[in-house]
Amino acid sequence: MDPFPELQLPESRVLIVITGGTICMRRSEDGLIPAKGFLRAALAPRPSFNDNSYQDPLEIITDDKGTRKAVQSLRTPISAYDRRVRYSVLEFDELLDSSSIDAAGWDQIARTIYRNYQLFDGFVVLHGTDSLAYTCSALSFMFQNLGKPVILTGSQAPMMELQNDAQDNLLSSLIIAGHFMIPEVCLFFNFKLFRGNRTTKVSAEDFDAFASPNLRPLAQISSLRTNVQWNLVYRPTTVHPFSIQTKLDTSHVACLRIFPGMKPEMVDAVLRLEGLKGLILETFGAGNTPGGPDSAMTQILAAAVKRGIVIVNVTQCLSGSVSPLYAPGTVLGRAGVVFGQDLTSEAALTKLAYLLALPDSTPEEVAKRMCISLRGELTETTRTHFEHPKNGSLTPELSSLTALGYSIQAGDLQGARDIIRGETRWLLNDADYNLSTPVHLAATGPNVEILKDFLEQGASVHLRNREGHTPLYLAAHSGLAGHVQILTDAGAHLHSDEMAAARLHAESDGDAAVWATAGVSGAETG
Ligand code: ASN
Repeated sequence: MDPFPELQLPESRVLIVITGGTICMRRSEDGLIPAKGFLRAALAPRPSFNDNSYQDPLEIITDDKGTRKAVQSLRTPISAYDRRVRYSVLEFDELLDSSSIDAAGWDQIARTIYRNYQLFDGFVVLHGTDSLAYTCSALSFMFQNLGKPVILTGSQAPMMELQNDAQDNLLSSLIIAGHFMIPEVCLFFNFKLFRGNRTTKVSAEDFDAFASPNLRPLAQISSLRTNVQWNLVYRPTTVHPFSIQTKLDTSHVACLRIFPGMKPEMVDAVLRLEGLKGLILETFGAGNTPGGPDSAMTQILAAAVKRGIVIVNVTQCLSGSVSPLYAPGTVLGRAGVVFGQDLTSEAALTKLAYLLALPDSTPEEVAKRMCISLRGELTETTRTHFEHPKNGSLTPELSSLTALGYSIQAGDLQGARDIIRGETRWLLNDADYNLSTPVHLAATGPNVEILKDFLEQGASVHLRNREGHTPLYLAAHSGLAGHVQILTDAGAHLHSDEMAAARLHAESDGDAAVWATAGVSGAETG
C-alpha cells in the first residue's frame, strides 16, 4: 500500500540485462546451467521485486541487433527514499556461464545498453562471477562519456536456491541504479558497490567474492541506507554525448606471469606469437623481473618493444603499484616497458585491447595512454573527482546552493564559478527541495555560458526534478535554442515520460524548431 497516496512519488526506470551466470542457474545432470524465464520464476513471486501494480505490462525495447521486442516489466515497492523502481528484463537468447564470454559478448552488452540508453535511468547487468571483473573493465573503456549508472552483479549461489546471495545483490543493484546518479560501470557484490575496473575476484566460494584493493568502495549498504562516497565518483567532464567503442582486440594481446626460474626463451616465444601487439607482464612486487640491464630477459623485452609491441608492467600483488623503486623495475622502464601503476591485470588487459582497437592507434600512443587514467582505472596524482555528500543532506551547504541559484538567475558566470570552485564542486549534482539541480536552473537561466561551464565540470544532464523533468525539457519549454543545443551536445535527451507533453507543446504553443533540436521527431513540420 502507498502510505502517501496523495503525493506523486518519483519513479525511476531500470533495464535488467541477463547474460547468464550462477545467479540465473538451475541444477541439471551436468551440474549448474543458466536457465531462461528469470522474471517469471525468480522476480514476479518475490514481494520485494514486485508490488503487484502491473498485471501484464510490456515495454518495447531494442535488442543488440536492433530488433524491437516487447519485454515484461515489474515495479518494486516504495524504497527508503520514497521512490519506486520500475524495471524491464531483457534475457539474452543464449545465456552463458561467464567463463565463456569474449569480446563479442561484451559488444552484445554494450550495444544493448546503447540502443536502450534513452529509455532508462540506469542499467543492471546480471553476469557470472568468473569473468565479471574483466567484463566490468572492458565495458568501462567501451563506454565513452557514460552519463548513467551501469551496475554489473551476479552471485555465488543461484537465486532459486533457498539460501543465496543473489536476492540481496540484485535488489541492491536495482535500488542503486534507480536512485543514485553514479555514471560509472560498477560492480555490486556483498553490500558493496565498486568501480568495476578496479575489481578482481578473490574467492571462488565466499559471498564476499570481490575486492577493489586500490580504491575504496563507491558505496556501501548499511541497514536501509546506501552510503555513497560521492568524492570518489568519476564523471565525464567533456561536452560529448554517450557513445560506445566495440570490437576490443583480445586476439592480439597476452598476459604472462613471471615466476622464479622462468626461462627467458618462454617470454620470447610469447612475444613472437604471430600478430601479437601487446603484453601484460605480471611482475614481482613493485614491478620487478629477474635479471639486470644486460640479462637475456631484459634484452628480449627491449627487442620486442622495438618491434612495436606494447609491454605493460603490472604487479602480481593484490594491492599497490609498480614503480621504478628498485633497480629491476628501472631497468624494465629503460627497456621501454610501460608502468601500469596500480592497474589490475583485468583492467590492464582490457584497456590494452580497447586502445589497440581504436582507429589509427600507434604503439607510442597506446603506451602513453596505458599509464594515464581514462576511466578512473588507475591512481593518478592529479584529482579527477569531486567532494559530494549525500543528496538532500544539506545544512551549511544549502546556503551555497541558494547562492549558486542567485548567481545563475543573475547570469553571473564568475559568481557561479567562485561558489563551485574546488571542494564544493559536488554542488553541481545536488538538488534543492524540488529536486532541481543547478543544471535545471542554468537550463532556463539567462547565461548559456554558465550551463556550459557546469557541464564541463562534470554536472549530470540526466537528473530529473520532482515533476520528472530533465533540464533539456525545461530549456526547450522556455524556447532557449542555445541552451537546448549545448545540452544535446552533452548527450541530454528527453525522458520517455516527457515525450507526450513535449509533442503537445511542439504542436501547439511551443517553438517547433527548438523542440526538434531537443529530439521531438517531426516537431519542425508539426
Ligand atoms: N561459473 C559461474 C559463472 O561465472 C560462477 C558464478 O557466477 N558464480 O558464470
